[in-house]
Amino acid sequence: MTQHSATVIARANIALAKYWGKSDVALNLPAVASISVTLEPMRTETTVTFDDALAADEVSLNGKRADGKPLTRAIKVLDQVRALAKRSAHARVESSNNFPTASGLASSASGFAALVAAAWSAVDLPRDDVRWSALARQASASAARSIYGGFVELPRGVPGDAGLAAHPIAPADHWDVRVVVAVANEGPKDVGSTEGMTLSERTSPYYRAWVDSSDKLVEEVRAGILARDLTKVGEAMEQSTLAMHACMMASRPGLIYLQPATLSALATVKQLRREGVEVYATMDAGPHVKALCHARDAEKVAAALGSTPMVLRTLTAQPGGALERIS
Ligand code: 2P0
Repeated sequence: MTQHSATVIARANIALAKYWGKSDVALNLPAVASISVTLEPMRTETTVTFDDALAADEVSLNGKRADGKPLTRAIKVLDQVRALAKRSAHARVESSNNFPTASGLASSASGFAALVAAAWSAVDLPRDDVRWSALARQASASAARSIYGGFVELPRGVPGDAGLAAHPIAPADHWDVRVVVAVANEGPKDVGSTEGMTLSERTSPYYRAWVDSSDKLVEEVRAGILARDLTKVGEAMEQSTLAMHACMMASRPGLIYLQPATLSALATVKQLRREGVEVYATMDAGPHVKALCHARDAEKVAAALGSTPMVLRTLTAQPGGALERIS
């Protein structure tokens, strides 16, 4: 019996300039560029073991056997790695998050980044961040960004560009900011991102406007990060999330991810700004509010969001490092 195994750690990320929409569904290419910050300590640890004795691929997520869509997506990644390495053995994948899956931080980003790197390393292919990022992007576009640490950009995809990958724009220690997550509701979301994006493209009269407005926002967020200018990043970040949600809401049927707790947390963010605390908000395809602030203000922001009506609890993260192989 032959076994080949590797274990890696990847971190979650949160988009400051959002991705919503695909320019090529088959290759999973984004219709807009996005910029994220990789988050410490929100980690996924994944071990992939290729084992000749296995009759099929087995995937466990946080100790529970995966099936359906997550299993199909994982097998697609494993198939691509097997084809590259000219191997045929099936794999056992064991993946766990050190942050609650329902915490409002997408686990698919760190999950697919870790899966690609662990599978690749287990078949003894040499580290290749660009190819890892492109492969992870095909599974889940936000995962392309979790290969790298710090502040990361995933460009818009030109249809047919199978190699599109993310790239870092500044390391984690470039800027001492914090992301305070206000957890609004722990239930699963109604409509997944892939399905939601397709619906918006087909039916939202604001889809074109969203795509057309994104370039300027991405440029502002990038320039703001490089200049460590929280006002510039924060204002563009808020417009990016609200433009994305406007596009989502105008779909048919409407995609309303925001909930009463979301609006309540947004009011707290505005109130903090009126009191002189520089803090800005962003929301993804869910109700949670993620607040970006200077490190020195994080405790005050967490206390205010934690005592906001309907907010269940808060988590605080800081810019984190790139994907690491640990065994
Ligand atoms: C983002 N989201 O930029 C945006 C903001 C959600 C809203 O990337 O279809 O799970 O698998 O490529 O990466 C979530 O979408 O979507 C996402 P697919 P993914 O973070």
